[in-house]
Amino acid sequence: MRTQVGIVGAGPAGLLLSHLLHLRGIDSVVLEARSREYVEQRVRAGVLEQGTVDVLNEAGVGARMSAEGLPHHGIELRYGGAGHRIPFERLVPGRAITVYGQQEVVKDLIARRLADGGKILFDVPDVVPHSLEADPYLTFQGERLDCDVIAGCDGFHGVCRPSIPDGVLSIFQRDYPFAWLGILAQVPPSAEELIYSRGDRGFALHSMRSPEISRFYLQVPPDASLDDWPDERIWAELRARLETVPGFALTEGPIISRDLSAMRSFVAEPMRYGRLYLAGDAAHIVPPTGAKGLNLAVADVRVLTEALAGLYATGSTELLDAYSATCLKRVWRAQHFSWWMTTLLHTFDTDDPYGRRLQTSHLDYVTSSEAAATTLAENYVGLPFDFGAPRD
Ligand code: RFL
Ligand code: PHB
Repeated sequence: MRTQVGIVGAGPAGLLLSHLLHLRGIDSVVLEARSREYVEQRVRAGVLEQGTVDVLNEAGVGARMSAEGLPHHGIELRYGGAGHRIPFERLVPGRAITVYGQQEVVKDLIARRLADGGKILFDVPDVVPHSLEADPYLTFQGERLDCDVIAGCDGFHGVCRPSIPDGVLSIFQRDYPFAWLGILAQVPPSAEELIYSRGDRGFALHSMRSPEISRFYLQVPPDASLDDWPDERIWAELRARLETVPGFALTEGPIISRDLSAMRSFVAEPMRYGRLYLAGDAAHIVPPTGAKGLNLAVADVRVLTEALAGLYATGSTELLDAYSATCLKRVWRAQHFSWWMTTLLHTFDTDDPYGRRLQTSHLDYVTSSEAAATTLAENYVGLPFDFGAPRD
């Protein structure tokens, strides 16, 4: 088999890349380790930046997102017995976020690729990248796929990044001493907007997927097991961490799914080796507190599409050569924002009373200063795609 771009991974990065390339007349094949059902059901992100929404709409895959996604114009920071709204409509006029589940984006992209005759091979767990310096190819299940370039869109635990020879990549990493327990509940949201709640029992997040389905997260110890968290304990802890302002009551209902995620910041530089280009979680991870991971994946493949379109139109590798540096500017901004939101809102075992006071003071600043609130708002709704590019 031969294609122009061999894509490993059918997450948001790989699927969107395949679709954007198709719109530019560039051929690709997507190889995915898991089944179609599995990737379509995997519950993960829920917050789409304005720029992500724009990319999906412009690429013609935003119809269901426009119909079913929930536009949000603010979030609440809750601490010290009070809620404080960060109003996007005032601080960053014209920019908002859309709450729409990542697996819905994945379903929309798969449906569109297949309708357009795109090739996605599911249940291919044994992909191996070869010959990355020149004439790259992928092997799997006794087959060989030759390609001009390989796009490593196979997430944090994929095969592409580890196939880069030792010593090439610089790794920047921070692990956090807690995890997130996430649930989906068959119950209407208890508030209209997301609530990021900080308290002495730990962080909690109120989010949603639709007017009928709520999504919640709890900060838990890093070694927590789902067995330790029967439904009653989850609801009791959510109540204790969220019912901290007068008049707020959590609506409870059946829990329909639960998951645990480690919290990590990670960047591998450069996002390229020879003819292999890494995109999305394969190259970088952020803790979910800033809701940035999926949005960064979209930004990467947008840059990669332009660079590959440049290659095929003119033969020039200029944009491809700049791919890693272009992406990393924005990646590092999101790294900082995600680390900052995480340290602002969680409890740490190493906290001393001085540290807690500093955290409260910083929250007071963010919720009372127009300048500080604008910093949060503009990062949360997403910085421009050309963030960090040289200005005239
Ligand atoms: P994915 O989604 O992990 O997709 C990678 C795909 O590659 C496949 N794969 C392989 N295929 C072939 N061969 C192999 N050897 C392979 N190894 C792996 C996998 O099966 C998979 O299908 O990476 P991608 O496309 O880069 O997308 C990244 C996002 O999934 C991720 O950044 C976000 O989910 C992060 N994230 C959030 N991002 C946001 O923008 N907003 C949010 O609100 C948000 N909330 C979250 C999150 C991540 C979370 N978890 C579970 C860590 C909330 C949580 C709890
Ligand atoms: C979600 O709804 O899954 C979600 C929302 C905001 C975050 C992380 C996850 O910061």
